[in-house]
Amino acid sequence: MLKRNSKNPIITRSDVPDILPHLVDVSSVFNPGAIKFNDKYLLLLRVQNRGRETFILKAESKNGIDFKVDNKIIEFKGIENVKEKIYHIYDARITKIAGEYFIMFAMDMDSGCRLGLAKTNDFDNYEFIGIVSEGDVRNGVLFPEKVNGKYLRFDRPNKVQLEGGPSSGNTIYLSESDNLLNWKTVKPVMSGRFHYWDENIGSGPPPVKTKEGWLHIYHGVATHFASSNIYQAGVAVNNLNDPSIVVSRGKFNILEPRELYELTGQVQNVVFPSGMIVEDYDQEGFATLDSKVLIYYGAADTVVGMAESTVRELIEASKL
Ligand code: BMA
Repeated sequence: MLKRNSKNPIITRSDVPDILPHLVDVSSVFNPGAIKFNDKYLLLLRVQNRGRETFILKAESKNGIDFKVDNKIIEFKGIENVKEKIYHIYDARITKIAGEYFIMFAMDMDSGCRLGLAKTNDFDNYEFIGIVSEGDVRNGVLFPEKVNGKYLRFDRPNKVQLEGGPSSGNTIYLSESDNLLNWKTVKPVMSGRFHYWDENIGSGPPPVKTKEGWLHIYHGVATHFASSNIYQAGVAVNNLNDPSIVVSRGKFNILEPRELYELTGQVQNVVFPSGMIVEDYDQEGFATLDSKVLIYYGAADTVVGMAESTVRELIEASKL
């Protein structure tokens, strides 16, 4: 279904420069947000050092495959004003809304995981907008435009405790906002399918507008195996005017750990889609059916992979 790039893994720890004092011979680089900016492919990477601290770094590429990682750690201006200690910022998702770029990420704090929001116009300067969730939540993805006058996002409250692991969740919700800062939960959108590939779920990259609905790539976790959870990618399409309605949802995953770099690493058996670049949009802003789609994913929480498809193939997979 998805075709892995032959150069996979396209980014590994050896591509991350040393940036003293924080980054020296880093451990891992994974779960990137992705966007096209000034005709370049741009990723915001999650980099972990050997102290298991997490940093966000930018990487750029002319062809979407060969990336150069910046030698600067991204600073979100204003985040220092958050009173509570922030342990990690990770899993950035990038959405362009009305000419500005918004980055939503997870923030691990003593009170649990929160969603943070930042904004940039140039991917050099980043302004922290605020903490935009209550309770324990991850996998927040902003829609690229308002729907019926509201900003929208999918998010995933962490209500399930994985045995010996972090808290997870099995329901994706739709939330709405007037100002991107204060959010209200609208309703549940879809839940995990107990016993199958996607028991726990969370959004992957931000949804993409197509004539058939919002194309929504998500990750699913199969938790019923003895030794390990398996993280896979899947696809659904949601109604354009009311994205809380699932129009179609694939029965099969579209990407699962098979290659060695996906099967083994810091966390085994993980493909975690977090960035998606659609090459072609029509004049009304819909992704064209024949457009190439590049999906960027973390593999085994250790490296970055890329796999290709088309809008048409992904929509078809949602109907299987
Ligand atoms: C999830 C998140 C992801 C991670 C995945 C696999 O709960 O923490 O960032 O990639 O687990 O470990």
